[in-house]
Amino acid sequence: MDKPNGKFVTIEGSEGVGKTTNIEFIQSYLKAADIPFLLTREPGGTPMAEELRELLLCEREEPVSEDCELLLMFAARAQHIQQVIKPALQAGTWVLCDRFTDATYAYQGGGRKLPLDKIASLENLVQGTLRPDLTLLLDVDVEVGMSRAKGRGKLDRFEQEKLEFFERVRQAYLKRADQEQDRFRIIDAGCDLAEVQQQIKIALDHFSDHLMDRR
Ligand code: T5A
Repeated sequence: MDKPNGKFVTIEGSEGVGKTTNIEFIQSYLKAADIPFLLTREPGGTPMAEELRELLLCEREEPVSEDCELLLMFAARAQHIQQVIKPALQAGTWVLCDRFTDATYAYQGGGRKLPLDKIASLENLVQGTLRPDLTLLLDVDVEVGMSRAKGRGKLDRFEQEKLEFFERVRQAYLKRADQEQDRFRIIDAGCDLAEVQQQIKIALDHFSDHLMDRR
């Protein structure tokens, strides 16, 4: 029998929700369950896509056109999918990705107000049928998230946006979660870390049970 494909798990949320902090917990969970996985991130995940990340995040005087930002996000994603994500999934390795296309819908769609059908066209072009199997959406009050992000020091080009921008990002994420309830799990990231991780554990247990039931 062919080896089953790996599962594609993404972690999303607005600024300072605690993705990096909680990814460590998710990695320990997968290790304990003996699941082979690869940790990666967007924008980035390959040397060339990381260069595009630098271009996207660095502060610059020249205003960045919304379309340029959108196309660079998908350019980085195309490279990442071809070089890293697809080969790993085909080899039976799970892919744990810090942000993916839901971030484009939230930041470029919600935040920058780009038409969602434009994003959907690029999503279909670049990804074909590839979609995450599970998305953990860490959700927290925007002001709480921003004050956590500011505590880390220098802010990148996105982190310098106004609160209203991040409020639109948050609402766009919540709307997507509502539209795709089978794929998304919303995690209340406003509580203390132990409670956040308990919610993540329940979501991962539920996902694993669901996979077992389908065997
Ligand atoms: N982007 C990305 C787009 O616009 N479109 C796209 O398509 C994609 C893919 C880079 C940027 O790119 C944009 C969105 C982003 O602005 P990123 O590097 O993932 O993406 O950006 P960040 O959101 O800045 O991610 P970070 O990894 O920097 O932040 P985290 O991981 O959410 O936050 P983290 O874990 O560093 O935590 C922040 C602080 O809060 C504390 C932590 O200890 C840390 O100090 N903390 C808590 N404190 C109290 N209680 C808790 N429960 C806590 N959880 C964490």
